[in-house]
Amino acid sequence: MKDLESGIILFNPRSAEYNHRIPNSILQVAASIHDRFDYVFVDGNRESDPGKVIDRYLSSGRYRYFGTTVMPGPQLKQAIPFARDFKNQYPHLINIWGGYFASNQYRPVLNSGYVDYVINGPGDEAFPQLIHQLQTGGNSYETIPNLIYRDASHQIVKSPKSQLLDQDLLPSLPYKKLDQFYSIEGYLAPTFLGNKTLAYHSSMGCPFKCSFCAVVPIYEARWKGKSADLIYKDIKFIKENYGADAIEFHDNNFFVSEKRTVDFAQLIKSEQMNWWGEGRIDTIDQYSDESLELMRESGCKMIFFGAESGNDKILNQMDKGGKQTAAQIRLFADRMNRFDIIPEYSFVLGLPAASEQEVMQQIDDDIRFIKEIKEINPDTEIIIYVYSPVPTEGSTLYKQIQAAGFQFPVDLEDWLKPEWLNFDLRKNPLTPWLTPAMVDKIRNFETVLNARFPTASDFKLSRLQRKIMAGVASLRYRYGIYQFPIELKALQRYWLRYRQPEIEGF
Ligand code: B12
Ligand code: SF4
Repeated sequence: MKDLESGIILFNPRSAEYNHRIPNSILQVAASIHDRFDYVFVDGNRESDPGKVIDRYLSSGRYRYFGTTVMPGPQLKQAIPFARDFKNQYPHLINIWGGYFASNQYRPVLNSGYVDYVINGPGDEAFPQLIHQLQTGGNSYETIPNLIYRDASHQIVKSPKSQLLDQDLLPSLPYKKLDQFYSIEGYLAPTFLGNKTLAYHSSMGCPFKCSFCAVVPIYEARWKGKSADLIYKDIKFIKENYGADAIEFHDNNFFVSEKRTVDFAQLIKSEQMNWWGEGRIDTIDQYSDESLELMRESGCKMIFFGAESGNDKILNQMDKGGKQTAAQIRLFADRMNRFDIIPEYSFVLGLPAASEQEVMQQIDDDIRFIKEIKEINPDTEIIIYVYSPVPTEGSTLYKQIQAAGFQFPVDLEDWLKPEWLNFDLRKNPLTPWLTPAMVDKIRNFETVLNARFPTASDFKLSRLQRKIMAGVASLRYRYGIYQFPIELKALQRYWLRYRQPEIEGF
């Protein structure tokens, strides 16, 4: 029996300007309460004024719980003021946050005074159990896994983390209910993969412990994936009912199991759908040639890899499982040439070092390395991030950046300051070891590189536009003249409106 007074609003704050994806975070949370509690979806990406919609629900008196998913960056622009203002307006409201920002920055979130609970990692068990306790007046929160809350003496308490659940046993995703609020078709975006690309999330966590990664403190090197059969079944359902023709996997690490990947490739082959996912070089380098051939045949067009750096000392510092080396990154780019799968290499530049000269040297070395990779495999797509720390307590890298003077905001609303919003987009780091000259060098090189090799994921660029852009940038690229690339910036911004897939999605 559903209790209407226990109504729940599940809110996905606006995260992108266009090409909106299925909000998988709140969809999976919805699955955990479907048929048990009354709930509604509000997607900030699909509403021009989501605050008005939420207010309408709240003023009906039927909704007591306001669940928000929060990743760092632009989502905070709605998440913070909405949680604060609705709590002021409706004091009985219970604010529950989940997602990467909430889990990793739980202190400022709970210290705000207006967010009541944080779900720390998967919410599949924690969320229904929390709602049940709140509904029944229970107070044994410590028995709810993955919960962060304030106890009777106002101390912040973290309950124990649960094992990752068997993903095939989770309740199925309530696509049909979501479709009643926002058409699923409206979430199937045109990308370089297809005209109606589905965003699907097939696994939780990651088995590795890279020292800079936000997944590590939450999942602690654990990973569980849905079976190939279930992934295929879900995708086929969306294809048949809503017309999806391509897939983008949003998993942190889709390719952990070669067997699962191969099984999936075999199943999806006849559906003629292009697909894309994120993986590790050292993992996929162990795949057999047959597996890679089958993957390409089945539609795998591009794979995103965290290459991170061409410097073995830095790779070691990043703790990339201790296995990835510069030599392997080069060899693998070459190997991918043979299979016609585009490797999309992401690099993180600007890690701390003992001296300013050393930091600059590291940046110069990585720029050289990236150019070398483009020679080995010119199809390689390069994504450049400026290093922005995440609080991985206990990690050597985190200790090092704290010692270098880095501190996260203590007050939740400080995250709304432009420098911190930009920080989350890894564009403007407030990291004391990086001088403006270093950040400029990285950004200017990125501008020249993107112009010299316009991304294949920008399917709106014509052949001629690509040629002109590459031509204008070629001398700068060849001779390493990266300063003040104003002509390229003007072209990218005003003429071609260059896209940044790492921020906007494909
Ligand atoms: C899709 C996505 C995006 C899309 C969003 C599209 C959309 N529809 O809105 C786009 C491309 C815009 C994007 C952008 C960014 N993203 Co993003 N994104 C993701 C991605 C790949 C998938 C999120 C997802 O759907 N997960 C699937 C669900 C099922 O998992 P989940 O979110 O963890 O949800 C579970 C629990 O966390 C919990 N939970 C989550 N929310 C809630 C809410 C409630 C109420 C409850 C109870 C529980 C709960 O329960 C869920 C079920 O168990 C994640 C990585 C990942 N694999 O999760 C990165 C990720 C969240 N993004 C990240 C970042 C940093 C960004 C950016 C800020 C920067 C960047 N360059 O990537 C930008 C800017 C954000 C913005 N514009 O707002 C980081 C966060 C890292 C960190 N430091 O915390 C992640 C983890 C990627 C990474 N490994 O670096 N992103
Ligand atoms: S492999 Fe990727 S997702 Fe996994 S810990 Fe490293 S950076 Fe994070």
